[in-house]
Amino acid sequence: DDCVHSFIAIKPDGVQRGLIGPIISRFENRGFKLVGIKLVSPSKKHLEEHYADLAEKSFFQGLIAYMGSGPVCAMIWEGRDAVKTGRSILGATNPLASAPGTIRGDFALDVGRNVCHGSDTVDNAKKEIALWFEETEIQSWKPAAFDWVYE
Ligand code: DAT
Ligand code: MG
Repeated sequence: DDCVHSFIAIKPDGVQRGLIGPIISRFENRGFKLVGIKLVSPSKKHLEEHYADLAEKSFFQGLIAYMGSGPVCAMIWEGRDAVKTGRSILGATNPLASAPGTIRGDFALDVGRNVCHGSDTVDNAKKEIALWFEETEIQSWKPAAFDWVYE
């Protein structure tokens, strides 16, 4: 099934800069459905688990400090190819390489302040959603416009 969930997060810089609304709008406007959302202050341990794959990188400690420096807006978006399309809405990891029209290409300059996170594979989306959300925090609903978005 290509209709999947992706874990999308607005990082502390995005929250501080008032970008929650604009970032949510991009996913809503595209036709994706919000099924989970909350503001969280993740612990160091939680962030180290989220970014476990990057533990050996030189920038790891800085990344964990940055991600723990303020509230994060954690979200689950559902829709066709949500993981792949979500990544294209975010843009490249390094904002300087992100096309205008993407979130990072429009709102960021530094790789260490790139305002948003998005799962990179369907498997990782499942892991990240399980790490950030309880089952009871995930909604199942049909938007009124569903049949105007999907053929
Ligand atoms: P992405 O967030 O696009 O999935 P990633 O998983 O490779 O990218 O890295 C996670 C985050 O770590 C990324 O959003 C910003 C930071 N990061 C990645 N590469 C970096 C680098 N070379 N220098 C500093 N921070 C980096
Ligand atoms: Mg990643």
